[in-house]
Amino acid sequence: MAASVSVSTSQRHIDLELKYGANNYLPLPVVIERAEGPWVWDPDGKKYLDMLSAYSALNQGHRHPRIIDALKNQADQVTLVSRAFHSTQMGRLLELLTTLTGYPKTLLMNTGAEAVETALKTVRKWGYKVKGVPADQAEIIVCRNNFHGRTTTIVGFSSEEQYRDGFGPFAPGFKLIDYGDSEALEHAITPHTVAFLVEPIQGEGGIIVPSAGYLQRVREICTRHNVLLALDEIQTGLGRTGKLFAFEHEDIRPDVLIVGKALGGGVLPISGVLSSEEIMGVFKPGDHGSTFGGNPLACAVARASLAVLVEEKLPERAARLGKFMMKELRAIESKHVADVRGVGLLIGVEIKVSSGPARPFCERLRDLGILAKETHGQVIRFAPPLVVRKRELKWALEQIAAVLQD
Ligand code: IF1
Repeated sequence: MAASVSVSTSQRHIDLELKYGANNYLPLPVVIERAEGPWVWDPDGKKYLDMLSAYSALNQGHRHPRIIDALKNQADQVTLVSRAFHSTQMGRLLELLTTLTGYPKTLLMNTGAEAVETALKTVRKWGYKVKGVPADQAEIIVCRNNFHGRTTTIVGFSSEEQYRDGFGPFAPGFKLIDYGDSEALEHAITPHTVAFLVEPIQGEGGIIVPSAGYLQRVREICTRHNVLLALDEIQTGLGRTGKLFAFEHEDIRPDVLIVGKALGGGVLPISGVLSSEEIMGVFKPGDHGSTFGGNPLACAVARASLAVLVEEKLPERAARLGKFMMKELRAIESKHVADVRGVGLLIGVEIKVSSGPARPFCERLRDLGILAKETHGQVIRFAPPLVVRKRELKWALEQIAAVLQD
């Protein structure tokens, strides 16, 4: 076809997506054909450093050999049994999760939004069965600027108009308060409050790090009012912030812990809700479930993903490299930068409004071989796979400096 000769291979794939796909995204015009560790390649042979990591689902890097081995081996045995039967994989993953976290019980799902939905069902049922809240009166407190997923219930308590617009009517029973404001939590609690659902750091919200002691104060308030603390660590968990979980920075433990993304090692979707015997004990057979939840393929992959995190000390790497990257980013003298913030390898560079939105900066980074994505208009998010090497980060910082000093 003579007409397509001048069109790059990447452009042909982009055109196919535009023609046949729903228009619910606006990706950077980069096609990724192949990947390894922190690097990706497009069909035209250009190489990029991945500094988004599929929003932290790729903490272990692309195609980690050990995770791919687990995938292949399990694919040769059995991939799906449904929860009508048992498998040789699910119990072993559950046991490993308990060993690593100390939570005795886990309920496995697939996507992050499903795990959040599961947590909402868990805390409501606990409210009725254990706390004694009257039927259909349970209240859950959430924060403005939250991001917990895209289901109708979850976007129903989003404060972002676009996420809600045209998708109502929404489920009642949610109350919004300001993020980082523990007094607002205290005031919002009523005898019908069953839980406070919160992110340790707001990711989509623009890498918003609450002031030191916030989670400790929140923990104390929840305990005093017999309200469950449910932490969404889907993005912050599994090493990203320099600890296995972000709550460890404040030495607290949530009652309900939600994980996803990197649990599947960037290979398969798998998510889970972790909690105590008492709280998880509210479920009886038939109350909740999922066809693919806890499938043996995803469980085998998740076990390998967790083993890689622990054995390669990826949380420690994130802490060390995060400190280095933060220091170097802050040292860049740029008239465009309003703020550099983050924890571990979850870092946001906020661009001044007077310099325009962050997206053109991401486009220039892409030209220099760096993949990063803007969030909330003004913030460039840097979250490379935790396996990234220091010399790769040094190279990336040179490119970032060039773009920020332009
Ligand atoms: C998209 C953002 C990140 C999450 C937290 C639950 C979920 C997410 C804290 C739901 C998902 C996503 C979804 C993805 C983009 C990505 C994102 F920019 F939208 F906000 F990471 F920052 N809780 N985050 O961050 O998990 O159902 O997607 O598995 O394109 O919407 P999911």
